[in-house]
Amino acid sequence: MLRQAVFHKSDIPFAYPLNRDELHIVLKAASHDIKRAYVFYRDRYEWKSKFKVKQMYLSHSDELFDYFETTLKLKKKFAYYFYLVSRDGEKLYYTESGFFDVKLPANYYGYFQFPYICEKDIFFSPSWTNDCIIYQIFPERFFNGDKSNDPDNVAIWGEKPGVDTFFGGDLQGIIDKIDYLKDLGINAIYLTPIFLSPTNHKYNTTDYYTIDPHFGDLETAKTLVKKCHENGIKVIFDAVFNHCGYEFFAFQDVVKNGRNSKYWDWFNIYDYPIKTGDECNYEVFSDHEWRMPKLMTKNPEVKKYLLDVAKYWLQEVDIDGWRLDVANEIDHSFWRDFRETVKSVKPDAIIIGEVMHDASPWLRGDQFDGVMNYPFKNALTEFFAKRSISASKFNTILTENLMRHMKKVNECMLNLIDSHDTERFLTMADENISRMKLAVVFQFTYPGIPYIYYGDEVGMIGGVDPDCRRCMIWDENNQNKDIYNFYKKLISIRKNSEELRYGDIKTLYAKDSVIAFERRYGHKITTIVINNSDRSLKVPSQYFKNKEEILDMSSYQLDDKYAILEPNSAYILK
Ligand code: ARE
Ligand code: CA
Repeated sequence: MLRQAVFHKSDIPFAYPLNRDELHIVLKAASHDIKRAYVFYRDRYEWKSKFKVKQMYLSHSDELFDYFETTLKLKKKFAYYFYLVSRDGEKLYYTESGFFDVKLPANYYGYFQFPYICEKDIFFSPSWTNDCIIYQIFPERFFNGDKSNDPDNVAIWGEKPGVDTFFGGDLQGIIDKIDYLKDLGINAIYLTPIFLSPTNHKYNTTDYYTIDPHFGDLETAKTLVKKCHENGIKVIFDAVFNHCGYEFFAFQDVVKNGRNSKYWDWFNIYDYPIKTGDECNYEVFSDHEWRMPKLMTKNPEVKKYLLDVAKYWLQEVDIDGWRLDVANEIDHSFWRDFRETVKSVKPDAIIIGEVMHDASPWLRGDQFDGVMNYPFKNALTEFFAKRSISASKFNTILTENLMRHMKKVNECMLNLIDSHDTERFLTMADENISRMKLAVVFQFTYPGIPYIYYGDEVGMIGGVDPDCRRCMIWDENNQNKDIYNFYKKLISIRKNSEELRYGDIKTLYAKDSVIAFERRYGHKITTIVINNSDRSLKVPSQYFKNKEEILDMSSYQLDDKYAILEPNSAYILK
């Protein structure tokens, strides 16, 4: 047995409560090492009671590890240990104090302990996230619904955008396009910042309590949210709390009054008078963004100010949640208070962090519900767009990312393939629509919230920022209706499948360029098979036998042993 690879700890994501009396348990081991795994468990105070035993199921395998899982049911207080049988026949007991080849006494001190399931420690996600399909809008580029609020010298809609270009997109434009959004089938929108700011992206906030007049006003925002709700669409705003804008009132007070300013400690000022530009003498976002002074969230006044902003828009405009900008550069205690505040005002609101790497420190259930799942995005980019990694490597990256988190957190992830910060997927796929379609099949059949960045659904391309923020294409002659209808089809398939929205996932096959996995929810099973290559490839026929193919994207031939897959093909089998 490869003992050094066997791992469990009585903590997230290896042990976590599902409710008051169910504890989910995960054990990690080297791939193909453990043949059978059992958990022996009892109440941790009932020394004399016999241990119950439960066999674990193999939930995931990748190039490195196997994962075994099970759920234990007891009244809150658990003591437990594992009994493992390896493929080479070795049998060992695995406890918090290591391995033993003999059974241990009932009152042994070294069992794993999950001492007590506290209600407050149970992670509950918003009620609507499993059914959510989210659409990201960059308001300046979506639709110009009100020309009277346009900035001076707006560019012609559709021209190539520069860093400082304005096109006049606004909130009225989103209101005008609610029917388009509803017809597409999405039921949530995430807007990049819309508060007063001098830039087209509005990530340098001048006033957190004012809608930028080029986007509309408080009434427009209320109308937008109200009409979205009437059409079954949730609305998520962008909270830029890591930093403010140069014109923010508190920073301007420091510029004017220096150390006499009562806001001096809202920021990290190195010297006075304030110097701007590349050599600015105060802490900012990134390294030289002098227009983005960093806010000191450790300061109780700053914390109170920002938490009041978060409350205001939930209460005043009835938004359904927040996306948190540069979330990984703000202290955890702020985010714990943020969660308390948001959930006390609107328990069903969603909290999504922007973290472009392993976000597990923020996803223990006490801060964010989920994050923009960039590890997911990057894996799909490498596998489907660039075809730079094998199916086996793709599966390993995704499995390791999945197993960092609790199941309900994975179902709250925003599974994007594009955003306003990165080159568009289709551009990275050399504008090969069939590659994009395969990625979209994967995205809409995987655990987590499928995410459309505006324009992807009509085949928009774009390079790195700002080119990934081109004006939305509304002229149907310039839209790719093939990919649009494909998105609609997948949205409909997902909406009609409980296993795709709630089910477990198990990889069935991940070799060369073919990935196959199944989603299971009770007795409902959907199998997905994707041939991510230009070659006709074959997989074991069992995935296709006695099943109906519901995607209608590609055909396949079956013999008794194999299914022959078309090049660049995907299949959804029920
Ligand atoms: C733009 C260009 C920059 C240029 C700058 C010049 O993208 O290359 O240097 O202009 O002013 C906002 C605007 C951007 C603007 C930026 C700075 O939308 O257009 O940049 O302000 O003025 C990191 C952070 C991540 C952050 C990205 C941008 O970790 O949180 O950088 N994303 C959020 C928003 C952005 C927004 C800001 C933050 C600022 O989503 O839209 O930018 O509020 C690797 C690294 C990541 C890095 C990423 C950059 O993945 O690992 O850490 O993200 O590259 O994409
Ligand atoms: Ca306008």
